[in-house]
Order: sequence, then structure tokens, then C-alpha cells
Amino acid sequence: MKIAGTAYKGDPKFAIHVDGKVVDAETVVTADYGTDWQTFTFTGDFDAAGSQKHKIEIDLLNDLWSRGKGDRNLYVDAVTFNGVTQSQDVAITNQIDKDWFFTI
Ligand SMILES: [Ca+2]
Ligand SMILES: [Ca+2]
Repeated sequence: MKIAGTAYKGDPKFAIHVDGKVVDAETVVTADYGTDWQTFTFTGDFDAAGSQKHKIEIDLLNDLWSRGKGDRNLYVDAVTFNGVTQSQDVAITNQIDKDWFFTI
């Protein structure tokens, strides 16, 4: 996944779940949104029980916002799962989880 963030009193952190299971509990994003991106790769065996539908969930763990001062957010440029890329831009600006669905 290709991600950038806006820092405010610290860098944003995210967790990844695939099909409801924790794949990575905490990753820090240091790339500044607007000037840079970071690419993160996570591996695992996700083809459980013959299911071909998969849900990737990205959670912003440490949202922070203060009017006129700063906003800690994540910005997702693309998510690739098993070679399939979804490139819609998704902003994660608060603690609402965002999901990507893949059928492979
Ligand atoms: Ca994109
Ligand atoms: Ca925020």
C-alpha cells in the first residue's frame, strides 16, 4: 500500500487487518502528504477456507485534530492485494476504519 500522512504532534500510525485478522498492529508513516509517499508491504496467507473475497482494513490509530493548529491524518494513494491494485485516493482523517474489498 502507498500511504502518506500529515503529522501533528507526532506522525500518524496505522494498523492493518485482513479478513478481520491483525496483520500489522502498528506502523508509523513519516512521508509528508503532498510531497512524498511511502510504500508498505505486508505478507501472509490470506486465502482462508477457500474464500475468494477479502477485506483489507486500514485503521488510523492515533487521530488528532485541533482547530487552526493541526490535523493528524492518513492518505492512501493505492492498495494492492495479490497483484490487483485499487488506486482510488482515500483520506483517513479520523478514527473511522476504511475498508478495501478484493475478489481474487
Ligand atoms: Ca490513487
Ligand atoms: Ca485527523
